[in-house]
Amino acid sequence: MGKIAEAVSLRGKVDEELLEEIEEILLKSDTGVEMTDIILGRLREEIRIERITDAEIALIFLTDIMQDLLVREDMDAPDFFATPEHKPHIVVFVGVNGTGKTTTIGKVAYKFAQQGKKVLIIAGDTFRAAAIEQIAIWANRADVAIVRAQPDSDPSAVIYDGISSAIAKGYDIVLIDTAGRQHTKEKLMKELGKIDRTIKKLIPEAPHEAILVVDATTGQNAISQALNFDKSIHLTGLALTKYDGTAKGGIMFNLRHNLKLPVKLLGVGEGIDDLMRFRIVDFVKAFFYKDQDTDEENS
Ligand SMILES: Nc1nc2c(ncn2[C@@H]2O[C@H](COP(=O)(O)OP(=O)(O)OP(=O)(O)O)[C@@H](O)[C@H]2O)c(=O)[nH]1
Ligand SMILES: [Mg+2]
Repeated sequence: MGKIAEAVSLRGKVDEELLEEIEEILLKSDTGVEMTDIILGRLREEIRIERITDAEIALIFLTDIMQDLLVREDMDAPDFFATPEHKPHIVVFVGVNGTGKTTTIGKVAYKFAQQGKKVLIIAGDTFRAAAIEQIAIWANRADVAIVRAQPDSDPSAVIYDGISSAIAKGYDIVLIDTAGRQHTKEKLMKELGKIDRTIKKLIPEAPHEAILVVDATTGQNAISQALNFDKSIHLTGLALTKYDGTAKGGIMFNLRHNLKLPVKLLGVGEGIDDLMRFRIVDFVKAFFYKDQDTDEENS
């Protein structure tokens, strides 16, 4: 499949068909109806005011409009890796099954450790022995400490122990892994609420970050994921994973606009270093110039 940019440029001139094609592209990429309307409205206005007749020029304006929208909406997103003012800084990772929570924690731990921070991982996914092993391997790779419990023990208990120990031993950063859970399963969502309350018992203003980990191939379902998770634990941002594939992650425009959730982390592979900071300008460029996904209905 070609790139969006190529498809648009190929049309040559600006006409109603081109605008319809752009609209379709945005909707298919999960940008969302509201966001698509805003973008197209602005594009029509620019085309009129600037008297744009060339499709390629229209694309440049379109890229600009989207960058501008995101830049403004992203204004107050603090840098995820900035040195926190408090200690320990508690970050919890949540999300549906298999999105990349554990892997992202490994990468984040490594990055903080490289900055010279004292990092503690809490293995809060106690459902499977394999999950505890997996996060322990990441802790080892990143060369950071880990607190773990027996499989099947209460995640809140290990989290309580972990944070207590982080306070006692002067850790800077605490990264909490949680089990993957479907946002529609009430019991599991309640458990997440309990985890949140447990953290607050020790540090009332924590967690300082609650990151929803979303697979970049996720479509509209990401909206209901975010809404439901946010009910149990107040979300502060997103990690968009598997962005190294063909997925363009158009859902981000939607999530940012409707839920005010900024992307704080971008996963670009399975390795410890495959983590990028989210940069609006690059993201929008890639949106148009990245090869298109052949499988559009991933969720
Ligand atoms: N290509 C690619 N693969 C990734 C990325 N992040 C995670 N993965 C892979 O996705 C799979 C699932 O990753 P995990 O970190 O185990 O996901 P999880 O959310 O912890 O899964 P559960 O705990 O089972 O819910 C693994 O095979 C990872 O290597 C990424 O950014 N790019
Ligand atoms: Mg996991």
